[in-house]
Amino acid sequence: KDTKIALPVGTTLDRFIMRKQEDFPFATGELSQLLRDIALASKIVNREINRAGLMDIAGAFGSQNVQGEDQQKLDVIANIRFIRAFRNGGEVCTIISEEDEDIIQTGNPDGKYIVAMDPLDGSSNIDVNVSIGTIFSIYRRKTETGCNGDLTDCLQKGVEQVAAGYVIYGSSTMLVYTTGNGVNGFTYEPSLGEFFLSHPDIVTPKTGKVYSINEGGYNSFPQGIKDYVEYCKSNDYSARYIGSLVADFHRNLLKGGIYIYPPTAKAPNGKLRLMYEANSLAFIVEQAGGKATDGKNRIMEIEPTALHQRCPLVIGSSEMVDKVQELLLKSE
Ligand code: AHM
Ligand code: MG
Repeated sequence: KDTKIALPVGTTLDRFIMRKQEDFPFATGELSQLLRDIALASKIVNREINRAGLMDIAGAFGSQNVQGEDQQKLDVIANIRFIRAFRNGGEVCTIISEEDEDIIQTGNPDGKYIVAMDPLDGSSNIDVNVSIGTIFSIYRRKTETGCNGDLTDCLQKGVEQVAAGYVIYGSSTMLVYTTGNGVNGFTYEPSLGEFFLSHPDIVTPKTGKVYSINEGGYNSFPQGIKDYVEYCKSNDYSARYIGSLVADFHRNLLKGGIYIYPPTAKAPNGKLRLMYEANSLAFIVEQAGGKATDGKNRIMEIEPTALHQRCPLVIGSSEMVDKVQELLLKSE
């Protein structure tokens, strides 16, 4: 059971995690530690992202590194930072990442947890100063501790997540996560180096007037999706598409709306990844009262068969997701 005491806005993330932990007297605190590791890595990545704009002109004011090394791309840096945090933290035995073809072993065979992550989603937006994000899912391992995690540990259904969240590096940086007892959002105060509870118990509106889809692919959308886009237009909805999933999702979560990445000619199974993007946002949206499907099936019940498998994604306010499903069904 979750804590009965509502923690006030302004509570630090550390204290929040600690108080939640007190509600599980028999739990060992490993998940709490893991969440702290994620928060730490995200602060480091946040710092790198904030500097990113300066990198290109670094030479011009003489701060290029002496070895003249090429600056690594930020998504690679984020991947390294998060993996390092999990290695040092010790709670995670195995990681799967959108950035890596194969399973990553942390060297902590006694770790009880598996992490699936997209360390920096929307990274093509960095150059133009648009919000980007980190997305993560946490699972309990299936195999016994004492050895490396394997594919059965990594290919778990979304319903088996024990926690999920994202960090949005935006006009301010926020960490939003769930452990299955609602969704809470924390805003980063850079001068203090702390996340503070700013959005307790997020509930997403049942419906909204914003639809987010890359309409450039319209010609090859399934008929039901075309019908939904027309429905949005005839009802004077607003189109909002940043092209950065975490940013589009975050706005819709708070304000109400729907994000759709349908199958297209270019991407017959959609573009987004089940393990790194869809499952984690699905867990969050459901915990906030919304829905996530692939147009037909609940995302979190899809049986994963490959680490990098893609799936169409229809996610957001429940009544809007229902409407898409209804139109898809009708057009079959
Ligand atoms: P990435 O994981 O390679 O960064 O791609 C995912 C991104 C999402 O953030 C965004 O919603 C989507 O790709 C945009 O794709 P498109 O340009 O096809 O609309
Ligand atoms: Mg991605």
